[in-house]
Amino acid sequence: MRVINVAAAQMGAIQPDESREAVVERMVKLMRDADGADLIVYPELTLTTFFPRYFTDQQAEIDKWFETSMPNTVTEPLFAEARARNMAMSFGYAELTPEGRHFNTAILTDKVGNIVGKYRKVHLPGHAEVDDERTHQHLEKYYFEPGDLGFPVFRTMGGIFGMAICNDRRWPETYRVMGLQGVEMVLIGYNTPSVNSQRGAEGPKKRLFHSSLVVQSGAYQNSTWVVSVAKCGVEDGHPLIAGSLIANPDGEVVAVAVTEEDEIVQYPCDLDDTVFGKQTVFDFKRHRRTEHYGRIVSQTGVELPPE
Ligand code: CDV
Repeated sequence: MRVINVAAAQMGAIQPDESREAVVERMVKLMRDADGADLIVYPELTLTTFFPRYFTDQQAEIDKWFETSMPNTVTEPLFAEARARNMAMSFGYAELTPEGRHFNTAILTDKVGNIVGKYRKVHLPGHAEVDDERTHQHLEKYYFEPGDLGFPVFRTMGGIFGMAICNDRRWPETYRVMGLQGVEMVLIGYNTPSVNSQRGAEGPKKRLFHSSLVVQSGAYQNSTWVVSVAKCGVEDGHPLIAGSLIANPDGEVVAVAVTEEDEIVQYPCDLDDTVFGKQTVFDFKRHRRTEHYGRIVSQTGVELPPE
């Protein structure tokens, strides 16, 4: 048995004027609630409201949402609490590099607060320019550049861990690239608006269904644990779905959030439960047929067959 007691730390709404210090206090409280956890996982862009819903062309206004170092003065208390509790953690934040590059990033620490993994969001959803046809803006393509680190996995705590961020969870390639590196637990944070900005009929019920569907499929098809963690509730009038969950390597939901607020969803995940699937139905080496998968990496859009 290789049991990792995991806490999915769902976070309720963060308003635009809420300070990073106040958010970190909430994160520390969740850490205290996650008694006995080996690993705590927070959502995408944990430290601020979901700012890609706002447009500004003022660089200083843009950069105020970003962190130029990690840990930093504001997050140090979080790292200290994690160290004191011997708890590994993962959380998302907006990263501004010394070269002036902007990424939607997540990190993973070990149990003594060292950053052992970094991931930068690859599949940026939304649009790069204000689109008045939409009921709300989703300007991730304006604020961030696509991640440049691929989908790495990291050995820590006796297992193999990977990360993905929000929209990444909808893409099977995300999980498969990590699956091909033997991933045993995928950590995902998200901010998903409760209503599709281009199709009002797609409301929270369907959004929650899709969210579970994709992480459960990713877990099953790669025989891995998946921890999927929401920032939710109503931010500045904009509702975000909750539904944080932990899926086992059979694709079953073993723990799920029941509120739209700060909440711990906890489960003892045995990494050895990934072995059976990886050695049987999803033994990639025996069963994959790469000679037929060329299109997956050689084209992006659809190429229709000749009429
Ligand atoms: N933050 C996100 O990546 N949100 C997307 C929305 C725009 C659909 C998501 O996939 O949940």
